[in-house]
Amino acid sequence: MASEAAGMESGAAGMESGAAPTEAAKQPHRLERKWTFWFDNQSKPKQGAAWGTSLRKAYTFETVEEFWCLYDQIFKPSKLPANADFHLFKAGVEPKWEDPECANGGKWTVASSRKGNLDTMWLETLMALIGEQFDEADEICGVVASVRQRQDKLALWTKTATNEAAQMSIGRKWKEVIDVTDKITYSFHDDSRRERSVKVRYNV
Ligand code: MGP
Repeated sequence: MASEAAGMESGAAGMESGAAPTEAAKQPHRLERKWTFWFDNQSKPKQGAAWGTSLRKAYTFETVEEFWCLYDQIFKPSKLPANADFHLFKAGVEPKWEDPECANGGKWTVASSRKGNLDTMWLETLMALIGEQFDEADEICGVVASVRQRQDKLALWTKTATNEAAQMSIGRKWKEVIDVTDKITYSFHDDSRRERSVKVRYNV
């Protein structure tokens, strides 16, 4: 998949200049780190099944070209049924409170009022993540797009919930990335583990 996309790109570059593409132009563009797309379809839950039973690791990638193929072909939230999620997490980090990288973390959440808007905010977030646009990139675990009957939402999961300065910096940057001016809220996974109602710890 990666070589297919890279081939298309170098072909176009070759046509422009009228010359054969250089070796460098043929190389896929490697990202700073590997990322994994996940998928969770809870639209037909099995009775009594524990949370996470329908969560699936889908693809791990490390080049720009692979990312665009995966995004175009599969990972658009508008393709999801209700009660399903897409996740993009750093490779090696599972999108679960139980993962050691997430265990002491939390999430910034933004609701999406219009359908098309979720796709746009998701794509802008994905590009900012794989392009390492956040100053506190080490603090980030990944992002989740959730399609729900009530209201779709995006959640940016971070690592150290008690590090307020880091979370505020991430929250501010994320709002710029997704072009949101309304307040967004941060909750601790620890609180969510204890009670269902969302306890807002920070907002920005
Ligand atoms: P949620 O992430 O708070 O909201 O999870 P969601 O799925 O958007 O809820 P909805 O009501 O809008 O559909 C809801 C519930 O799923 C939690 O209260 C937990 O019971 C369970 N759950 C969610 N997550 C992310 C986890 C997790 O990481 N680990 C475990 N064990 N349970 C989870």
